[in-house]
Formats: sequence, structure tokens, C-alpha cells
Amino acid sequence: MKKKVLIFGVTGQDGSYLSRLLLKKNYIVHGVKRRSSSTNTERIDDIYQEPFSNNKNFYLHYGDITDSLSIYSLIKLTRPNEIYNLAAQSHVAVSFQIPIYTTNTDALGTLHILEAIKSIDRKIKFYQAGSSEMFGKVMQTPQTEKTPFYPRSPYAVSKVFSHQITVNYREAYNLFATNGILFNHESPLRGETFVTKKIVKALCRIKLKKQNKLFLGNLNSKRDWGHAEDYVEAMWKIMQHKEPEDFVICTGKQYSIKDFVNRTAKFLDLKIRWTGTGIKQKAYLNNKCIIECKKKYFRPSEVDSLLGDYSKAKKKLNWKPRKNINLLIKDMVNYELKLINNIQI
Ligand code: NAP
Ligand code: F7E
Repeated sequence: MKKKVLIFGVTGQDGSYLSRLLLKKNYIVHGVKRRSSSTNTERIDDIYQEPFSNNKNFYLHYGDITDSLSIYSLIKLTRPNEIYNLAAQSHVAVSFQIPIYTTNTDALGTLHILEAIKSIDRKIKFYQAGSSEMFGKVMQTPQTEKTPFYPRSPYAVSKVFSHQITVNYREAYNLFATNGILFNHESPLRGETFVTKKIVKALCRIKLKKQNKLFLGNLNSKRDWGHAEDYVEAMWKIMQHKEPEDFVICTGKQYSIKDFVNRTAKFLDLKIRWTGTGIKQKAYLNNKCIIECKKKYFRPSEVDSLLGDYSKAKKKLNWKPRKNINLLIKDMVNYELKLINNIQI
């Protein structure tokens, strides 16, 4: 019999990649989308929507993880073997603007799902989308499963709650409840306001003379960036492991935001020149300023440096990242150029 999966957050970047992976693995995929006044299914339209597809193994349901009864009903209706909780208000900067909404979704939402699993069927496996943001003001480098958390935003504090409540339900009720602690992962399907997508999109448009300038915030913070396609495979492997455990998923390589700009510019053959320091940094192309920093893109408390160690995932799951930062940039740039002008490099 085919395995059934229920994905909360199916319309997001990871939801889209995970759905494709699980359909390939012959699962029946049930995805949960929330009601929106405009279309929010662009990332999965080709999987389910007529006339693009008439996929008999993919089903969409309305739901919201802040609505505990709707979660309970959905799990009862679909009776999945595995549940992936990818649903979240996932933007760190926005979490400072809407902290209570973020907490309701990113912290309590997880508990609603765990409670429903506990009362419906304790054999349902559960994956929680944890984040390297939980390490925040890092207590050690590189970060492993044993590194203490020091969250620096309402988003990260909520994710720490979800991580700990998942561990607690595993220990208290013997659930197969797991946490992925995923470092930043990007792709052509990344949300428009995350820094990699913002940089790639703007530099492609500048290259094609469709945009003059890009405004960014802190160029000095460092991230360990991987490719979403690799990371959803890790999620699935975490759920197939014999024991429910927590895993750090990352590349073990770190770059600053400025490095990411420089690599993207190089790939596009844009010869940029930097001046200034801190918020006064500017980048020029042919003596025209194309990048400036704006205070509004800085955060009240920043996470300066993240770098992970995926040794445990390598040893126990036989997982390692396939795509490095250059392949990630290539993938993102080519997607963008194709969208804008049907060009590829
Ligand atoms: P994303 O693109 O922002 O997707 C988030 C998904 O959650 C979207 O489908 C969104 O729906 C849905 N959602 C938001 N609030 C909801 C609610 N109240 N009820 C139901 N669904 C809701 O995020 P992502 O990059 O795919 O990340 C997936 C998960 O991994 C998130 O939990 C994120 O916090 C976590 N994470 C991400 C990264 C990363 O670097 N990408 C790293 C570590 C952890 P709409 O489409 O309608 O907005
Ligand atoms: O910022 C700096 C910003 O918003 C990265 C989410 O998926 O990964 C993501 O969170 C860095 C920060 O990602 C701009 O200050 C500079 O230092 O792309 P980001 P994030 O905050 O690391 C983690 C693992 C998650 O779990 C989250 O869900 O870039 N930065 N200038 C900027 N960031 C943004 N967004 N926009 C700028 O203009």
C-alpha cells in the first residue's frame, strides 16, 4: 500500500520541493494551504492544477495551523503515515513586527499538531522544521546538535519552543517526533524578500537594464547557505531513520552577504567596485552606484555568524549536500533570467 503524507506549509519553498520528492517516491501527498485573497499556489500549480496536471496522488486541503480543530479534522480525515510541519511565518525581520502572530503560528501551531497526533494515532511520524536561527548569538562554532540555543528574534524564540515541545512529546508519549535543525537553504523558489533571492533578482534586472539600484541591510553577517532540493531529501531521511532523533543539516561552509553579492555579480559578469564601510558601503558598476544600505533592513538584534557541522547526518543518515554556493547561484540566476527574458548562462 502507498504511504500517505500530510504537509503543512505545502505552498512554500520547501513544501514544493518536498511534495515533488515524495511524489517521486510514490507517496500519496496531502498538502495544506491557507486561505488567501490572492493566489498562493504558484510553487505547486504544475503538480496539481488542471490543465498542467491531473495528479491523482496529490490533494490540497484548506487549513491553518493556528486553528487547532481544523488541524485535528485534517489529520483524522487523511490518516497520514508521516506529517511534515513546514508551516511558519518564516521571515526573521518580520517576526519583530508581528511577534504575537509569529508565536501563534511558529510555536503554538506545532503544539496543535502534536496534540492531534497524540489523540488520533501515536504511530504517525512527525517532522518539525527547526532552524539554525535557534543558535542565534552562537555559543560555539561550528554548531552541532549539542550546541545550546540563544535565540535572537521572536521567530527564533518560537522555533526553540517548537523544538523543545517536539522533544518533550517524543519522550513523554513515545511519539516518532523529530526535529531538523536546518541552516539557510535557498533555491529559485525562495521567497522574494529573503536576501539571496533579493540579490539575485536585482542583479539580473540590473544586468538587463530593467532596474537601477538594490537596497540591502547588514552586508557583514555570515550564513551557511545550501540548496532546498538537498535539504528536503534530508527531511525525508530523518523520518526514515530507525529512531526519532534531531539532526543539523547544513553545508559546513560560510559566506557573508557581501560575498554572496560578489559571487552573483561575477557569475553575471558585472564588474562591481565597493566603497565605504558598515552602513555606508556602496557598490558601483561603471561608476554608477547600484547597491546601497538602508537602516530599515537592519534588525533590532542580528545573528552575526552561522556555520553548521553535519557530521551526525552524514554518519547516521548517509546525507551530504550536493550543491555548493556556486551551483546554487547558477540555479537561481538562470531561473531569474529565464523569467525575465528567456536567457540562460
Ligand atoms: P516559506 O517559503 O515561507 O513557507 C512557509 C509555508 O508556511 C507557506 O506555505 C505558508 O503559506 C505556510 N504558512 C504560514 N503561516 C501558516 C499558517 N498559519 N497555517 C498554515 N500554513 C501557514 O518557508 P520555507 O523556506 O519553505 O521554510 C519551511 C519551514 O522551514 C518553515 O517553517 C521555516 O521557518 C523553516 N526553515 C526554513 C529555512 C530556510 O532557510 N528556508 C531554514 C530553517 C528552517 P503561504 O504560502 O500562504 O504564505
Ligand atoms: O537574512 C541580512 C540579514 O532574511 C540573511 C529564514 O529562512 O534562514 C532564514 O533567515 C541575512 C541576515 O535569512 C538584507 O540581516 C542584509 O543577517 O535571507 P534572510 P535569515 O534571517 O537568515 C533561517 C535559517 C530561517 O529559519 C528563516 O526562516 O541577510 N540582510 N540585507 C538582509 N536580509 C533580508 N531579508 N533583506 C535584506 O535586504
